[in-house]
Amino acid sequence: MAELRALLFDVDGTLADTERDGHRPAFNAAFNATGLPWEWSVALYGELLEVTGGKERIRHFIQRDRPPLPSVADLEAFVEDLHRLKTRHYLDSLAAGAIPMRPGVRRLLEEARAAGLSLGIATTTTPANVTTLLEAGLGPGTPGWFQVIAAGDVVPRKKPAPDIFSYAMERLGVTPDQCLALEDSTLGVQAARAAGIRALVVTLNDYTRDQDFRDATLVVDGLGEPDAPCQVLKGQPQSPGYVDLAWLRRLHATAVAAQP
Ligand code: XBP
Ligand code: MG
Repeated sequence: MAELRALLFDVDGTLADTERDGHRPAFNAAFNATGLPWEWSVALYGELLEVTGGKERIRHFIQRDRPPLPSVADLEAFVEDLHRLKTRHYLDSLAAGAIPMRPGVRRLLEEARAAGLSLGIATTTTPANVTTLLEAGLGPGTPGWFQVIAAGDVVPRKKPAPDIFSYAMERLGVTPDQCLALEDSTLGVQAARAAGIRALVVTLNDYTRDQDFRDATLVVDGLGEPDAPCQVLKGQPQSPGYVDLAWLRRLHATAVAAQP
């Protein structure tokens, strides 16, 4: 039986609730600064989350909604510039402390580190977004807690493709059966599953609450804390009522023992 050696964390929606009040306003600020009359509302942004990656999301919006667009010679360069501006706005808001980590994240990371597990990030977002979020939310030096930060364009295909998880596992020198992935969205679960990872924990948020998590091992409303238990939506509730390493080890053992 494969032993649990690594935890692989998604970022947006999993480590922190970044989408609605972080990425979305940063996109809108970039649109505004560019003179574009575009505004991504909370609801519209929820629809656009069906495409991962900021540049990909902007392209998807242009194709899907045909918004007013200045005549540009090079649409790809236009999208890249717009996205670069968005990233600047997003990094500024993170550095100002706009987005806290979700409850239980620090506790679980510290426990896993103390137990000698490898920690990895597997995300579609821009690398600087990850390090700045971690520094702002967990403290200086905390990106170093992760042996790999696999992010953004380091792989050609973003989630739901398996590439970013496969890349992270290769860097860590672990097999899919030695890993447990923590995600918040169906697209993320599909990516991890396609990479061969069978132990999958989902921490829901407002954008992902109603998605299909048939491939997840455990679905909770968050990791929970000793004084604020999590709610279990799929899987067996356990004592204590928050997700700790012992719970993850049991989930992993069950998931890898089950048929694929
Ligand atoms: C979430 C995303 C990201 C961000 C935007 O991915 O789709 O694209 O919304 O980030 P995950 P960028 O949950 O896998 O981390 O604009 O930097 O691409
Ligand atoms: Mg996510």
